[in-house]
Amino acid sequence: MPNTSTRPKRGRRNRRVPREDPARNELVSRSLESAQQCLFNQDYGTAFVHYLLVLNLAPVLKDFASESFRFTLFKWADELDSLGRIQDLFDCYEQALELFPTDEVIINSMGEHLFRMGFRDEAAGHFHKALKLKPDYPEAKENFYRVANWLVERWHFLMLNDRRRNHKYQQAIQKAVEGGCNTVLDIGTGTGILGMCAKKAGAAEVYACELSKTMYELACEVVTANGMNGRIKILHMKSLEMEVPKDIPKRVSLVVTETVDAGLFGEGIIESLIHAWNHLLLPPQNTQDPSRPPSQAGRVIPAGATVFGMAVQCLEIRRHHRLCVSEIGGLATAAAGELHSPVSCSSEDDSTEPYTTERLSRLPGGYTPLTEPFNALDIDFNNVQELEGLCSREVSRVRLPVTGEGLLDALAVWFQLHLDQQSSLSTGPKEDTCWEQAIYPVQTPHSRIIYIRHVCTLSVQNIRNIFPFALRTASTLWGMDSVRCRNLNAEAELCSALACLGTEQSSGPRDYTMLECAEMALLNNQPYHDSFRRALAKLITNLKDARSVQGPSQGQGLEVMPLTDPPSDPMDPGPDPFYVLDVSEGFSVLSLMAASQGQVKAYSSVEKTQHQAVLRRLARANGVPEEALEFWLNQVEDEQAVLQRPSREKLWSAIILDCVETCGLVRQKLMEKATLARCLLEDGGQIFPERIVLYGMLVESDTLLLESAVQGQEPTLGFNIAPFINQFTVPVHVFLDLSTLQCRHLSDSVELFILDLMNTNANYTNRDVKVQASASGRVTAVPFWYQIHLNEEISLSTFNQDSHWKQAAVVLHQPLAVREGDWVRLAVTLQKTLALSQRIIMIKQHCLSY
Ligand code: 44T
Repeated sequence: MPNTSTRPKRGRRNRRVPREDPARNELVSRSLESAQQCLFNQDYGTAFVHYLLVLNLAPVLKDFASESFRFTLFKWADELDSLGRIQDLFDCYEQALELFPTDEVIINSMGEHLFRMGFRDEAAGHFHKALKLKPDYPEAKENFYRVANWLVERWHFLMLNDRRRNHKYQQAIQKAVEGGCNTVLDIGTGTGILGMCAKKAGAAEVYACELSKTMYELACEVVTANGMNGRIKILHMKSLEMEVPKDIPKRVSLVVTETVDAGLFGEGIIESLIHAWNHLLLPPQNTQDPSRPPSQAGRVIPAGATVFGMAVQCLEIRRHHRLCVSEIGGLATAAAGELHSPVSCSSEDDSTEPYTTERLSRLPGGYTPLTEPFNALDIDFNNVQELEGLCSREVSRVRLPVTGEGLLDALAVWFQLHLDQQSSLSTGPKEDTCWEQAIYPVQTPHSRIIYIRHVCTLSVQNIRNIFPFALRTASTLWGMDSVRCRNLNAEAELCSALACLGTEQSSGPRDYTMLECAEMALLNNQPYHDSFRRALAKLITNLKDARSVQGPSQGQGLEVMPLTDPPSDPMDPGPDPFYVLDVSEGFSVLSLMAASQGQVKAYSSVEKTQHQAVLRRLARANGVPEEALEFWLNQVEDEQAVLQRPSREKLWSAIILDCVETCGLVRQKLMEKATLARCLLEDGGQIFPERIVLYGMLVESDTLLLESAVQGQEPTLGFNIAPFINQFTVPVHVFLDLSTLQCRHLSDSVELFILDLMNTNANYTNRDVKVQASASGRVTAVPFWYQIHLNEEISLSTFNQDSHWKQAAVVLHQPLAVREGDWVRLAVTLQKTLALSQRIIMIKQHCLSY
């Protein structure tokens, strides 16, 4: 058995000047030779072991062998990864890091493996460390930016920048502490701000807990930087796991918390408070005997909440959650069956969320209220019986008159948080706040959209009155169980539609296909599909003309059945088809649209069997022969091979590439894919799109700043927090709605970059663009979007109301003051990154002299 006591000795021996030892030298050189030979033979596992031996015996060779060693490690790690030998993989990295503890490339690479395996916190730690070792290491930087969003969500910045909210919490805490609550627990402390308020107000003992490791570490840093180290005890745990006296010595007199999401319940506040009342808090003040001093009674800030709801019509919500079109790109959609987004308040499916969130005031196209806001629920956080009752109580119904006429698209929900008797915060759509509202979309098939008239009464119930908080991601779920309506026809229609909304009682398991919200919006995007249809038709016409000039085909290649107009002679295979490949990500009907053109054999990369079934149903209903559409991934095992069919003789007539992600960034490895695709095209064949052009403009937007970093030099409530949380600032913001972003345009839109997919050699990776300021102001961001050119005449914009795409923006580190007429130079770089990270367009700004 290895003896641990030998370790220090080994260390001492290493520090001595190595003795000349011929046997050892022999072993080193033989092992080095073997390592190189194994590397050459691609036997990476053995090569790795040899290198380990060599470098442990002869550290002087580290410089010489570091490159080959890294290469071997990465290759071997990839092999272990694909074999699922995760423990071995990390053991290898640990051994490598013992040899090269400050090697940022190894550290970053280990981070990537950790990230892929879902260990985000650990991954982030590695990217952070790699960056500290080499601040300009682009791969580590991009990796870090990517995880920063996961680790420290953007709303932390919004909340810390919300002075009114900070101030109200501080006041309420100060009053409670001064009133005698002197032992405090901050549940979900985040940066530690509420706990520090309690300490500053004079609380004798302050405890805080935080379940996220990153936030916990951040809170520790912040508390130390504010001189409160040792005066606030921070625990890295979920409050539900806390016990007295194991974690805190005795019950506390005050719990402060802001563990509420846009739907109020999503962070589990009800469960946390029930647990806190039962295990961590002193008993509440007895109203019959108010004599107990506040230090001996328990209370909670916030003291309670009022939940509001409102039925709304909103096209933007509708097109993301249900199919709204009866025809797309020439295909009738009725046969698609029922399509649902993954947001459903009635589904028990784990892959669904009960609600999504939106800032109603910033929805493109706005919304129409169909009812007045109604008070849906009042909760007293200081009454544990009431909290427990919430989880098991009877269905409560709210009847409310419908005040507007329109289609019922969603129920919007928000709340008022009563910090104490005097002070409250509202997250409503009319408030000037950073809060979003919870959106419960109505999921009905498009043929049965609910039409509300003035005479209707909508009755809303708290469905799944069961333990909603414990059951799922947790939230109170809203559903509409029935609609009273004096118009009988409408009533029948409404009731059947509401049955689909699905209180489980009324509908059995339903047969539907789930599409992501962006996939649904894409399917509803008629201009997108029409553009593709026209571009494909033009290409096919051109190719047909070219073939007719060349004369009849040689009949080479794959045997394919004729697709349209079967020739009278059964032995004649008919004209060769045109091969079209659609490698769009996710669900796409483009392959089917191509197949419906006739004389086309289309290949789709749609993966999910349910999605393939939808395409097959649509094909059948639209008269597309079965053999005209194939599913690529059903036939190819190797992902690399995706672009390489049909066989050698048959080259593709068209390859459809998905260029831009919904979030507004260019897709990873796009140009590599385009290079490969170009090699596989027949003469006259085309990649769709053939070109994309990046546009951007200078804007002044405080909103973007507030979402990206804690602003200003002033400490937050007197505490030094900004420098710590701002380490998690990322320069590129995604999923923006530029049409509703509050901003001032400081320039016209300008062309920033061109990606030519048909001629990848022609592309550059850096470009300087001069932009003239059309107004004076502070440039805080450069939003960008794309014009996607399918061919010379037809193009699509990713900045368009019908589109499923959002926009992105580079937020400047330091705002740049400009005067009208100034020129600003933007250095635009297309960054190449490792597989894990996004390809982002980075724009750096420099003011030109004028
Ligand atoms: N975001 C609102 C939700 N936690 C705030 O780990 C508003 C979203 C929002 N820790 C736009 C705008 C806004 N025990 O760090 C988190 C979380 C932690 C706990 C220990 C527990 N039982 C919990 C529960 C949660 O608490 C912190 C705050 S949760 C607040 C969520 C500006 N989009």
